[in-house]
Amino acid sequence: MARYRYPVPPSHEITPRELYAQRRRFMKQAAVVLGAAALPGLFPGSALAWRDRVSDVAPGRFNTDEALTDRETATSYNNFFEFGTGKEDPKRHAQQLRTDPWSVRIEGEVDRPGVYTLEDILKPHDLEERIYRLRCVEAWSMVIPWVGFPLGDLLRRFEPTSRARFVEFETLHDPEQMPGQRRDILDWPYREGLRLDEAMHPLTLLAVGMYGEVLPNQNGAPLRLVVPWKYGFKSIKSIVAIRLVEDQPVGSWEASQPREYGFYANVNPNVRHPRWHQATERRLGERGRRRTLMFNGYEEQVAALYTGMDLEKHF
Ligand SMILES: Nc1nc2c(c(=O)[nH]1)N[C@H]1C(S)=C(S)[C@@H](COP(=O)(O)O)O[C@H]1N2
Ligand SMILES: [Mo]
Repeated sequence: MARYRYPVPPSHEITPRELYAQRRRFMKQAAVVLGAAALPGLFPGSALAWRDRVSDVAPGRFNTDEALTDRETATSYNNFFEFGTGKEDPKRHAQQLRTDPWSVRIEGEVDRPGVYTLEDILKPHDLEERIYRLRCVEAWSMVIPWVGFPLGDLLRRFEPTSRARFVEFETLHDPEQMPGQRRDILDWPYREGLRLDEAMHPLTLLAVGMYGEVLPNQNGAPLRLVVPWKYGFKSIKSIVAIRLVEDQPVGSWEASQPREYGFYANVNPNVRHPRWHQATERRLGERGRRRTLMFNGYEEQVAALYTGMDLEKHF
């Protein structure tokens, strides 16, 4: 596939290679405690419609106290190739996407597969606010107050079988509503995957809102993934399928440019993108640059997932 390649970030997004020292940091062996959620039935829970619960949620765990990216910026500068490759395209073109009614297929290696309405999916879950950094492979980053719940809580409810080792996600495929899909930019529908333990990690969030409101379409309404220690392309938007599988799935970006986008896509300042370095980043709304942190600053939480792996090989 020829397909789209991100243009090289403009020079203000990049500092010369000589200006940063290659650093190898020993990863802390952080003990990660997976929260055990015992959810009795499939659909008991709040009587309030989920959209009415988004504006009143408790602060969650792992929140950064860094300044938030302003909402206007976070909703006007987006990557959502289904609506075009320009940063302003999603805001302009995503408004036509119908997000209600919405349903999600839970399939593959689970004991309770099915097509579930978004209402049923959300009913048992308490929503919380998670203030996370997210860093794009294009070397910009932002800080967003998401509203959502841990993906692991949802997966446990549908009971993965012993064969499930990975989770694959799919975005809606509907070229009538998504004009970008009329062109062969990526291998549609947009797909992404996680290892099961990454998917179950308490940092991994399914988001339905941001800034105390329901997600704007351009940010992935009505349901998107947020995996804050990985490059932004793993955080797939407008999800219609969650599939538990035995074999490592191939995401749309990996399928189009395997040399540039790996399965893991962990934020790693020491592993160059083939066409630019990943050592620094520009926080949207700021002038200078920041040093990019290992695992986007979530090293303490997630390093243990990768013990013994060569992260230059498994980039
Ligand atoms: N379906 C879909 N999901 C997607 C994308 C996309 O093009 N299509 N872009 C990804 C990329 S590259 C990034 S950086 C983030 C951007 O999220 P934001 O627009 O909310 O900032 O969404 C990710 N999720
Ligand atoms: Mo990205």
